[in-house]
Order: sequence, then structure tokens, then C-alpha cells
Amino acid sequence: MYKLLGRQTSGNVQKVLFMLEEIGAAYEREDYGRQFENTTTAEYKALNPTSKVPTFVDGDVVIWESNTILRYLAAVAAPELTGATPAERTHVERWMDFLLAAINPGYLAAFKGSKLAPEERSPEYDAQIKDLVAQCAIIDGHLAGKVFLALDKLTIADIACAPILKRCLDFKIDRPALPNLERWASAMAMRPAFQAATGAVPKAA
Ligand SMILES: N[C@@H](CCC(=O)N[C@@H](CS)C(=O)NCC(=O)O)C(=O)O
Repeated sequence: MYKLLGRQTSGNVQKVLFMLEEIGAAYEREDYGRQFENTTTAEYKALNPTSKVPTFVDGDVVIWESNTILRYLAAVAAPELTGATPAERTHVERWMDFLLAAINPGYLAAFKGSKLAPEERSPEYDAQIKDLVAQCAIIDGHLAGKVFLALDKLTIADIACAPILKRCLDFKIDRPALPNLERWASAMAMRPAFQAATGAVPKAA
């Protein structure tokens, strides 16, 4: 049985939960991180030197970095959730990389800023939010006429991006409508696996 170490409130843990639920894998999750204050022990650091969550354990295989965990699971248990060819895989992986490189800095700024009063936010906050919106607009443009991010089926690109992009759309920030991104995020949020992963309560029909 797979073991996932990480609190369910973490967006990066939610990506992995979304994947595990989507493929119907047997797993157990243990609470690690933030309020549990158990990621700086020598024991945890031996598994994950970053002291972050998630950490994923499959027997002797220990993995940190959530996107790497998704790639591993696709390789060992769900090849249908990534591209069949190297070229197809570039479509999957570019959005996973884009999430980390382009979305994540603004996402973190918005996440931290959302917990602060306007006067407590850093001087860079407005520029970081502007950049986040610009990056989201790139995804919105890409999703015009598309159901999924990378291929014509669900892939680990959708699974990696959905928990974080859903939060980006939910932030109370100044942004225009992003109709394609909003449509995609709503479709992801309707998936039972996403709801199980994020603890979301399904909307009544
Ligand atoms: N790039 C890493 C980022 C991991 C990360 O920053 N995790 C956050 C939660 S989303 C964390 O561990 N925060 C500190 C904590 O929960 O103790 C990944 O994708 O796994």
C-alpha cells in the first residue's frame, strides 16, 4: 500500500490525493506539516530534506516534489494519465512545469497576502498579483475550445494544476473574468476524486 505523508490542507498534497483517488489506488495518508510540527525531525528529513510536504512512500521508493510523485504514479500505475509518445508528454509536462515556474510565485504571494490586511502586505504584492493574473490569462487563452489542459483526455497536467488554479480563481484579487479557465476548474471540481482530495462538499444538483 502506498503511504502519503502530508496534511490534506496542502495544495501540493491535494494534487497527489487527486491522482490516487482518480486511479483508485490503495493508500494511507498521515498528517505531516504545518500545525503537526513534525517535518523537521531527523526521521522526516531523512525521507525529505526539504521539510516540506508531500512525501510519498512506495516500499523502498521515497519521493518528494509533488509533480515528481505524479509522474512516478503515471509511470508505474496509470500510463493513460500521461502522453503516449515523447511529443505528447511534452504537452503534459510543460503545464506541470509552467505551474511551478510561472504560477507558483504569484500563487504563494496571493496565498500569504490573503491572510494579511492590505497595509501588512509586502510592497511587491500588487506586482505579484498582476503577474499571477497574466499567467492565468495565458492558461485561459490556451483552454479556449479545450476540455483538458494537455491532451484530449485527463492527464497529470490537469491533476497537478487543478487544486492550485482553483485556489487562484477563488482568491479575492482584482482580475478580469477568465471564462475558459473557470469552466475547466469547475469541471475539475466536479470530479469525485477532486472532491475527495480537497475535502470539498459536492454541490447539490
Ligand atoms: N515544490 C514542492 C513544494 C512543497 C511545499 O511547499 N509544500 C508546502 C505545503 S503546500 C509545505 O510543506 N509547507 C510547510 C508545511 O506544511 O509544514 C512540491 O510540489 O512538493
